Formats: sequence, structure tokens, C-alpha cells
Amino acid sequence: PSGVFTSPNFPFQYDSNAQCVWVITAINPNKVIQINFEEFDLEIGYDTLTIGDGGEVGDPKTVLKLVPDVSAWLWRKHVIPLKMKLIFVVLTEIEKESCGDPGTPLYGIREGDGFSNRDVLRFECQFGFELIGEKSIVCQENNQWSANIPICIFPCLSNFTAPMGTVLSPDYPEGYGNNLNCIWTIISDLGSRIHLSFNDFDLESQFDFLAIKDGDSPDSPILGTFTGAEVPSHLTSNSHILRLEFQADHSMSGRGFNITYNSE
Ligand SMILES: [Ca+2]
Repeated sequence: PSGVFTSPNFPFQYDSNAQCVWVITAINPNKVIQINFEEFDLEIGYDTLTIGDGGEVGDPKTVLKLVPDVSAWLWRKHVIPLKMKLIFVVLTEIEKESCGDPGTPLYGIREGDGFSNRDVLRFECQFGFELIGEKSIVCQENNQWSANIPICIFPCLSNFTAPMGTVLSPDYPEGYGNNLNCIWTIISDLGSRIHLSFNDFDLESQFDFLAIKDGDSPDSPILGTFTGAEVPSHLTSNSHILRLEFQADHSMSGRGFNITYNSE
């Protein structure tokens, strides 16, 4: 019901003058095949991938699409002959007149569970995250979703005023990337103090740093500066504002960090 295929030598280059034909047949004739391209890189203007929808290999009447550069998905009937070069695709059998399960964004919430034509899925991100992309997508008559699912990112710059919450490094736990300068400010009620608990901590040692300052200005006293993979112990502010400054240099990343806070 599902499978993967790649061009010859993948992930390395395919040979010159390669010509491959793949025929994919669903086991269940009542189902159709969805193709999801994970990677795609052909020499533009010279190499092509042709996707046909059933029928004889090479029959121009059944050609679905000539693909010079695509990152979308396509599907049709239960037999697909493919003449292909450099790609990596995942194939799944799905119900007819449906678009298949597009998944749920990491740190996101999905509303709706129908994947048939005209079904709508709505997305939200968990508290503190920003949604990038479309808030809702619809399964179109051509059996493709109207857009990719959105992603939820933790903003690199924000103020927190809720009495408790979570601060994550960008893309945690997938690694935070390079050249970052993130600043998060936690503001609690005047006269209260803020407690930080480090649930996870992994930065590139001696090159990426998290500095925690007691107050809202860059010149506020430093409570601690952390790097490497040792998880810091609890930390409590003296004032009602904490400033977290995260700097990452131009290369290498760790898992990042996951910090929860509460104030009293
Ligand atoms: Ca780094």
C-alpha cells in the first residue's frame, strides 16, 4: 500500500543518458496512488520526468504531467508508468476522490479529519507559536490540497506576560540554525519573582550562548550564561522581569532548549 523509490544512485547524481521506466500498480483496484516528492533535482532544459496515468508506457494520451521542477504531489488511477531521472518519492495508496492525510504541524493543532473532496482542515498553533502559511486548506476536485500545511514556529523575539509558559529555541528539538540573536522578555506582576526550569538544554559549546538577565534592559545584571549540553539547574529572578538572550554563531547547532517559567 505504500513505498519509496529514488532515481539510480540516489542521493548521488544519476548517470548521463539514463532512461528509466517505473510502473506502479495499486494492489487494491479501488484505490488510487498519491505521489509525494521529497526531493527533486533534474538538469533544467535537458532532463525530464514524465508521469502517465495508467495505460501503455509512453502513450501521450495518458500523460499527467511533464515535470521540469516540482515539489508538489500528484496522483491518479491505479497504474502509473513513470519514465524518470533524479528524484526521491513516496507513494501511498489513498481513497478515490480524496487528497490523503497531510499530517499535523509540529506544535500545531488540526481541526477536521476528512480528506475527501471539499473537506476543509483548519490549523492553529500551540500557545506562544506563530503560524506561517495557510490557516485552512481544502481538498480540491483535482485531489490536491489547496496548499501545504502550515508550520508553527517559536518567534525569536517576543514578550511573555502570562503567569506561566514555555520558551523554546527556534525549531526545538530539531536544531536552531545559525546566526541567531533572539530576545525573549518575561514580565510578571510588580513585586513577584520568576522561576525558570530547564527541561532540556543542548547548545554548541563555547560558540552558542543563552544569557539570562535580571531585568528588561541589555545592561541588566546577568544571572547566568549557559552553553554546551549541561542542563542548568533552577534559576529565580530578583526582579519581576527576566530577559533571555540567545546567540548562535555562523555554524553548527545543538538540539536547543526547552525552558518553562512561572511567577509568584
Ligand atoms: Ca553554532
